[in-house]
Amino acid sequence: MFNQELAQILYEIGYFLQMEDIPFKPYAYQKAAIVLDTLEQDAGEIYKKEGLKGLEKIPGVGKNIAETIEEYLKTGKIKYFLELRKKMPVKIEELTAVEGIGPKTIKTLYKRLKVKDLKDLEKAVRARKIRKLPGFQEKTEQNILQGIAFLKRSKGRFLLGVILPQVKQILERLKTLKEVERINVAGSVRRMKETIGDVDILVLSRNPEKVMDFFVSLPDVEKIWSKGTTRSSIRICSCPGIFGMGIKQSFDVDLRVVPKKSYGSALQYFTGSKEHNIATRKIAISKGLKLNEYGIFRNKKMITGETEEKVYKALGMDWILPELRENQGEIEAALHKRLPRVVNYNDIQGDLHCHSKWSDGNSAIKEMAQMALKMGYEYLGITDHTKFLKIDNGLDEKRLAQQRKEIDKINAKSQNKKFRVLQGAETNILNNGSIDINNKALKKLDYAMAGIHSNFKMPKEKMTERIIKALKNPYIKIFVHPTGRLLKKRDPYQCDLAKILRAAKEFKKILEINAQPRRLDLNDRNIRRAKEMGIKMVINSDAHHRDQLRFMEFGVAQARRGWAEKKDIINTRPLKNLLNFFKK
Ligand code: DGT
Ligand code: CA
Ligand code: CA
Repeated sequence: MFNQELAQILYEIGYFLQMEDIPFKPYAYQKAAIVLDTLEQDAGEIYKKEGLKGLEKIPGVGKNIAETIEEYLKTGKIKYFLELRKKMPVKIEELTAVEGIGPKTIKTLYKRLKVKDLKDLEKAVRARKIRKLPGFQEKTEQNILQGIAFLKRSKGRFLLGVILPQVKQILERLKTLKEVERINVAGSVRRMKETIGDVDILVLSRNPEKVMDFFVSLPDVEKIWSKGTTRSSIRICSCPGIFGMGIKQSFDVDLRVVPKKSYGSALQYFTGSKEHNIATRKIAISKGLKLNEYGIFRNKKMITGETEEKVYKALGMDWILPELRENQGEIEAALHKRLPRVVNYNDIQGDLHCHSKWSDGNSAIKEMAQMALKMGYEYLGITDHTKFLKIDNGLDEKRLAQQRKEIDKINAKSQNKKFRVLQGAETNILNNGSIDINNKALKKLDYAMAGIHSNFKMPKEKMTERIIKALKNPYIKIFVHPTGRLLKKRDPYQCDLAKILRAAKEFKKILEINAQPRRLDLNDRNIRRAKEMGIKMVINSDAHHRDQLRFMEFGVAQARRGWAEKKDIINTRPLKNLLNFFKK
């Protein structure tokens, strides 16, 4: 938690410096923020053990930022940050959550209209004051209004990628109690839904009081909504860091203690989804049974309830993976023993989308490769941005050739002959559907990917044409984050997805399941559509730092929710097979 708290502050310092037009420095702060946000070790612990020198060893943390962290550890505040904030008392996190609002806009809006937070912003738009500012138009106001509306719609839900690491921590803490005999997370977290309303935890214990005492005194508890012996409810302060991408968030956690004989049926009930539960209850009724969170009953007699397996079995069904429990046909499939054998978390053999310091990544290729090895991968595809994306330091043909040399060297020197770094590229699909890198250079890569990174607001037909033209390029193998949505921030761009899917099928292109917590694009539904059409997919982390390779888990979860099987996902293949596949 401490890391995320710090990350948030460093990130905001970066923003303030951007407002002041200071070169380079803002990016140093933001890079350090990204690193801290995903760092496994606690920066406070590092400091305790190794002092300032230890902090400086964190990638992206120089002397200056190390001292800033030290100050925060010692005094609980950062003077420099407070001064910046005094000069411009705006709620950065709140305002930047609105799509299209960046540091420059925030500065202008504050100086001219005294806009400090979301409420002020909305007021200014509604009073039509913004269009009168230099450089702003009526259209800007419409866009801002859309952004605010979008934010309101997704309010109260959190990204799985923000919640899950914290839930794991809470579970670990509770497991240390000897009074906890069994523990499971239930609800949407167990189903790995892309956004989460609240967290539901179930515990089996003969001493609920001890468990509840411990639960309500967990670190970061902000509020205790209720405390009882069977159920307690708390609010946990989450420091969303930069992946939170929303207004300062605190989320609720419910904990229920259930008796042993009902543990399975309670887990089944509280895992949901509600629609899945309604459907299972109907099955029970059709068999003359009653199903609820206490068990399965015939008349008043309890038949079973101890485990989920037994509950489903009593209904004549196979046990169903939590990720599938959305009443999307899984009930039928379980009744007829036809559940899909979905891709497993450990089926993944490599990652084909990540960035290095060559473009906007924060780790060197070598560091990325070391982490990939540690994760047990056979290959890692480095896919830096290409030249159209100037702000992200995109590579042109010449730099791609230079990068190839570095990658060849790393492979030649590698001790592990079974592991290979591949060179790809995340190219840009320009307005007319052409690619910003010439075919001669694309041909030299191990594979090329393409995506939409500009002009999101094209009319639907044009956008569809633009994408299909790019898919026709023989060197483009993978279409990345195909719909362009950003959770809690931006809807997919307008396009005819059915048509694009047909083109992907016809030209044998691979669609990406981007595992970034705020992307998860394709989403579960579209994964299912693609799978049913026989389109191959790849699950990629899109890591911009070596620690972000861990995002893979969220992508696999969505693939499972989309019923994707191992054969549908190309990065479950061993290296040789994959390279052959690319050659076709
Ligand atoms: P969330 O928290 O909005 O992300 O979604 P869930 O699925 O975690 O829903 P939540 O926390 O309201 O309730 C947890 C589970 O409890 C839910 O998945 C199914 C069950 N449940 C809750 N309310 C109802 C209900 O009215 N009917 C039925 N059958 N089950 C319910
Ligand atoms: Ca829930
Ligand atoms: Ca709940």
